[in-house]
Amino acid sequence: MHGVWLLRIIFNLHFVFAFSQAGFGPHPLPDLYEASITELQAGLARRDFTSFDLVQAYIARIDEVNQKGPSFRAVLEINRNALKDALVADAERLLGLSNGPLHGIPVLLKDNIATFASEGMNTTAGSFALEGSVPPRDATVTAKLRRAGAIILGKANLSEWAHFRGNLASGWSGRGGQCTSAFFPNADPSGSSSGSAVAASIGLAAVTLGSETDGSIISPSSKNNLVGIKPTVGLTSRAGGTSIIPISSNQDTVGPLVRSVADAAIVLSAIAGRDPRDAFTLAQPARVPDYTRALQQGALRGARIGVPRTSISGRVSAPIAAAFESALDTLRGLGAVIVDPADLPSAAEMRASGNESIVLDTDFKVEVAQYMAGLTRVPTGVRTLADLITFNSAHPDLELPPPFFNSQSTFIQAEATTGKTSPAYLAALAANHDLGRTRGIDAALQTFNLSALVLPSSAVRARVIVRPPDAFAFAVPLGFLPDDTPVSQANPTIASAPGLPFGLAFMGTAFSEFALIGLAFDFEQATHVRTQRRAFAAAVPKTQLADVIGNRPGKGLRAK
Ligand SMILES: *[C@@H]1O[C@H](CO)[C@@H](O)[C@H](O)[C@H]1NC(C)=O
Ligand SMILES: *[C@@H]1O[C@H](CO)[C@@H](O)[C@H](O)[C@H]1NC(C)=O
Ligand SMILES: *[C@@H]1O[C@H](CO)[C@@H](O)[C@H](O)[C@H]1NC(C)=O
Ligand SMILES: CC(=O)N[C@H]1CO[C@H](CO)[C@@H](O)[C@@H]1O
Repeated sequence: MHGVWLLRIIFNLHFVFAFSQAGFGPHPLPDLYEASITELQAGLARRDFTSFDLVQAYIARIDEVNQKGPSFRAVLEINRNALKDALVADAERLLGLSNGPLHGIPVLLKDNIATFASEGMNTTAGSFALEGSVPPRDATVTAKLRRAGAIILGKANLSEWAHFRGNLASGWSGRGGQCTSAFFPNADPSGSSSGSAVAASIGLAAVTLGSETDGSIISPSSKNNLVGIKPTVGLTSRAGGTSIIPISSNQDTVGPLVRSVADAAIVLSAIAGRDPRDAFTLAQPARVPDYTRALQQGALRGARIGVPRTSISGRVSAPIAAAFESALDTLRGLGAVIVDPADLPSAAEMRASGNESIVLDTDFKVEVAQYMAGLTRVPTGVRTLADLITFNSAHPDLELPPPFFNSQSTFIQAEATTGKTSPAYLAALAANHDLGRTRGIDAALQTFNLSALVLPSSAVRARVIVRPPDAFAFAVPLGFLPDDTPVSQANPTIASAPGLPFGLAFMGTAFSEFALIGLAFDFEQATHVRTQRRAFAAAVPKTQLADVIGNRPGKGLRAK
């Protein structure tokens, strides 16, 4: 379908299109730092700008800050087909073939989400061990985005191996280097979906996707002033090349990191759904709801929301605790019934439990080998977890640079596991479901008759709330560390500093996404925390649509 003749027709159509553009009519062009999918679609529909313009602008914005200036290292690779794909999307729109809210919208993918190799991008989880490896096809979520008309703009940096290698800094990968936050120079971007989060936070793409096994969407979205959805495991497919590069089929899930609840609902509607290649997805209801229909103000009125106090107390800093209490007042003001405390019966046992790491270690060893076995080609020859450990030891310059000499501890611990039939594994898996769901989240929801739990995002972490595969979590911006916050020592990034964002998390039972999107939307619309503070001045890219409109295909980029 991408024959040369077709491209020529598309180029010509684009040319006609360019001259029929309404240009700078009564509608101001959206600021790409903040632009929502809906605003971009409106501008595309009015022909104020094209998808080609959008891709040019985002590439120029990436160029300004990714390696130059603040050097965020948020983006690993740009899709060399993105401009061409944008031309196709523009032609389709002109021919009335636009198919929904993501049509022509540029999206960045975390580098553990597969894209078909002949397009030119790598899928490596940030590791040189997988450089040049060839996945047989797009991950299912990638294919779904393309079918919805989205443009795959590139791959985002991440904590290498989704932070499952050992003692590495969040946001560091061998291939991408150290990603840092846009809210304070050299600050920890959190992870492992670090590059996705930093890119979304300053508008290097309209939308980014990340993945979570234990905090990797909720934490970076919160710490980068974003909305993030960690879907119930099995709502979004992990299948692809053979899968997204896995940690654990029991806990991995793919979700959006975006600037608004509305954008999250649009993206989730496009990527959710059953997939015969991922058995976990068959547990979800047959029909994917249109999550945008949950975007109703008033959803909080009468909603019963619980506060798991013992999981929060003593675990968050004073400014976050204060912002959380005032968020509870906001929720009450919007008509919610706050049930406080609404503790998880298993809270103390969760804290003492080592079950999660048994499951993740065991799954990773088996599943990463399955992933590599499914690759069409692996130039480095790695096939097993043992090979990955050897590869890193043999290439310390690439994979073990200072200060990360001893940074394979999780790999080594996982290598010692004995497979998915071991009694210890089966017991740990059962314990996770029991602690996380049966005597955890679901017990609290049922006992107190709640639709959701609410807590500071920074309290949603291992051994506080076990990451239950059967639950779903949602982060929205809650506040920023105050200006008198002491700047912590960089090691290698700064953990705490003035202006660093933090978030509020809603948690619910399996597949309760629709209801919780409504609650989060109501809170967001009443507070608009995200727009209260911007990234530091040098972090904000200057290129806007106005700078690229008029650049035509073939003329090269004229970004400033
Ligand atoms: C992918 O990795 C290969 C090395 O195998 C490199 O030559 C290529 O430039 C990478 N692709 C992109 C788009 O960066
Ligand atoms: C797993 O959880 C159960 C239930 O709390 C507990 O009895 C057991 O000791 C835990 N196992 C490990 C390895 O922590
Ligand atoms: C549970 O809460 C709902 C409102 O969210 C209320 O309508 C219902 O009566 C409650 N059920 C019980 C058993 O209290
Ligand atoms: C798009 C982009 O800037 N990619 C860069 C990411 O970081 C690596 C390592 O520094 C560079 O080699 C890429 O060019």
